[in-house]
Amino acid sequence: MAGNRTFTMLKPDAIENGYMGKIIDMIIQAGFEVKAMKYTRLSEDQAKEFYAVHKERPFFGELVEYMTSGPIVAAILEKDNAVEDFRALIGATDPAEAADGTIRKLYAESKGRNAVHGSDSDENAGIEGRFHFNENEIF
Ligand code: 3AN
Repeated sequence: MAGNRTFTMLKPDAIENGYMGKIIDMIIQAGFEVKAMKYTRLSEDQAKEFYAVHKERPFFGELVEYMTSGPIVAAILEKDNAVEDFRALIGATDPAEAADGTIRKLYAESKGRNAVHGSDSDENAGIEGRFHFNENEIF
């Protein structure tokens, strides 16, 4: 059965470009309930750990540098079928391929600076949420 929680980060480009409020509003209007939210900045160690699955990829260094370059918003979101519905809301990794009306189509700069992260499975949603939040920060 599909889970009802996902994890997201609004990435440094989204914050830098002034889209934080617009993106959070789109998420809420799409029916997601905020269970936890934090405005923060990743350390180099945190970014390397969060993206450890990509450590052999050629863009890993660039990804870590970018994700630590400025503040982010981390959040746990709740909705039926959360992981799949959230990935539909954000659109394809590359904004050039993202469907009209999706967050990445509207607000992302490029495949690397793509405005927002969304968990790719229920298992990763749990791992990523626990990476950023303690039990007492989740409502
Ligand atoms: P998604 O975030 O849509 O699940 P993944 O898991 O393929 O996409 O990639 C994780 C992150 O790595 C992406 N959000 C993006 O920021 C970065 N990334 C992926 N492909 C590239 C690339 N070719 N160049 C730079 N960064 C990339």
